[in-house]
Amino acid sequence: MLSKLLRKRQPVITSDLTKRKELAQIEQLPAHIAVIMDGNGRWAKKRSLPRIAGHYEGMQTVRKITRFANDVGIKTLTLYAFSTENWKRPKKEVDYLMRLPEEFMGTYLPELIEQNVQVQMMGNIDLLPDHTKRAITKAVEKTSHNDGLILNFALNYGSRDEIIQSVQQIVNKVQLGTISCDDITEDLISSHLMTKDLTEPDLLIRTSGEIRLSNFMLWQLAYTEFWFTNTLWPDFDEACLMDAIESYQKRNRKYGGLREEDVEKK
Ligand code: V07
Repeated sequence: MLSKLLRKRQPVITSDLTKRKELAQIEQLPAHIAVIMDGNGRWAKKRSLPRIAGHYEGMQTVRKITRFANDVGIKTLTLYAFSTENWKRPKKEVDYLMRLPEEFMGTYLPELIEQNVQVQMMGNIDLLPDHTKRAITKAVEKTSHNDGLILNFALNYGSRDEIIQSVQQIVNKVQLGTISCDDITEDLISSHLMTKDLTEPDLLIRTSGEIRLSNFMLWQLAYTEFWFTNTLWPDFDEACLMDAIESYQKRNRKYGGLREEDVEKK
């Protein structure tokens, strides 16, 4: 009896999601979605599991959301996987986290290639363990010819570090005389950030109920719509992503395709 009920329910959920996806595709989609994937530790704690079990489950969500975002037609998905502050966590946890890129790529690289996903990475890669570096470099290289969704991992990333690095590069150029002080514009600064080849995020999602940016893409998020949810990252699913996209589109609709800043200028 129960299995009959479950069998009936499944297609209803799927067709609802398909319908929502198709409706969203009629309107302008957020081209670039950035996500702070929070709540993995809390998810594990709720189940009396070690924190690393939450990270592992979070990795499964990365796979699920990447596939769905690509399917919807999102162009860029940036995921905050490891911050410069995360080194302060217990060594055992850090060691485990540093194994996840290998684990992820060992399992899903063929799938990403088949889905035409291009893997990119931002952050200070030099400070990562060699085995982590190798896994990421391999994934970036093997997917560099793909032209579908850009899956951009922020790993050992910190926005202030990124800004410092860009200021240093710019000052260097001024000292060398390649550029003058007057050449320093918003575009010039943007072109020295780790996101120089990407568009700015249209939508930022943070899971797990925290309402702050935690040193994530401070410059790039200047005009971005924010979506905060109490859902923990391992529980985040396709329907949650659709909720965020629909909310984004509703807000965009309000301004008749114009951004709020443009409306205010009129
Ligand atoms: C990590 C799983 C997702 C929740 C957030 C913390 C834990 C995927 C990757 C990854 C990174 C680079 C790459 C391929 C996969 C990853 C870390 C943590 C450090 F090329 N998930 N995930 N990396 N978590």
